[in-house]
Amino acid sequence: MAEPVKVVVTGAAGQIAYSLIYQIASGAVFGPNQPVYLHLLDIAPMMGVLEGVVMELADCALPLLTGVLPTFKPEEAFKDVVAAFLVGAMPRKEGMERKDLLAANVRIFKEQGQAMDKVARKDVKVLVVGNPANTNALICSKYAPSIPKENFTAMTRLDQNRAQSQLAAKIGVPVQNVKNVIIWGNHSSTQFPDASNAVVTVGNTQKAVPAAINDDSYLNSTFITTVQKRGAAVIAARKMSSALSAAKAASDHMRDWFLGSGDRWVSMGVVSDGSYGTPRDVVFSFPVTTANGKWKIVQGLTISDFARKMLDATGKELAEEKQEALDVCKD
Ligand code: NAX
Repeated sequence: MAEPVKVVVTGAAGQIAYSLIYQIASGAVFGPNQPVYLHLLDIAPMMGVLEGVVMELADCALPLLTGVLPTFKPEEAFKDVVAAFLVGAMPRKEGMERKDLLAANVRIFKEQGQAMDKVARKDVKVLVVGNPANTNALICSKYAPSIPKENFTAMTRLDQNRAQSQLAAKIGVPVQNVKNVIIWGNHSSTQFPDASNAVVTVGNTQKAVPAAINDDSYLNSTFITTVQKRGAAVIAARKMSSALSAAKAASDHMRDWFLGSGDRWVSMGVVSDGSYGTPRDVVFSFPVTTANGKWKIVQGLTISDFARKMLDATGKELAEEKQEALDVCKD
């Protein structure tokens, strides 16, 4: 058995964490031979609830779980961790403007960036799930200057999984037969789910998804809006936001980052280098491949006029969010 690795989950008393913690502790993220020591961070008023989660973890009798540290202190939570799942954020309350939500959350991620800068390993891999995820990841990175920018990412994997599942159902194949669908930009309603480079295995042959579906108006409208609005559809049905699927996506993101994506592209919000004419230094979701713990943006794809407009719109939103967030952090 390998030495245990320390992994932190924030928002640990919340609903996404309730599924995610089990997946991490059962070996779904770091592999079946990697023991983990879980650090669980939430705010002080949630410590009682968190104690219940800790009891349940013990009751799972998981062989890979070597220990659990529940805490409300960021500097304890981030100490020596190799991976950080930043799920905790303030939920939108009735009457709250988008701007107020951004301000409240950006402050949380500034504080957590500062704590990581002090106590986390310099090679920690950070996944931000809490919204606005892309901009929170950017702020976290800005306040943790001793950790490379490449180590801060935002989650668009749930959108990717939703898109992949929609395409597989439309074509009538198992979900794993579809690959290389891309989510570009922000994890918000401006995101661009793009199937133009996706491929599907039907029987023994591989085909381009646009050819297999043969309906551009579906791919340029219904497909995109279904993925963009899927979160709202789940809330309408469940009366609560996506949690099981969000936790699964967070596991997928971190597993692929640590263990490699193989021959599949995966979508991750990463600090933009300006690839595909996107604004630099915002956390933009790109198609990437991962190997040896590092991601690389897939290059050389053709961007249609339609795609250009979609990329520009989501890029503009991210640039605006960044400015708002930087203004908040000055206070
Ligand atoms: P919950 O409200 O169930 O849980 C959030 C938890 O975070 C609470 O226990 C709360 O006490 C804790 N928290 C608040 N401030 C904290 C702080 N400063 N430090 C540590 N913990 C803190 O929300 P849940 O449904 O788990 O969702 C969590 C976040 O994920 C939300 O921001 C949500 O919008 C976001 N999502 C992001 C998705 C993505 O694809 N990127 C999809 C799913 C989800 O909507």
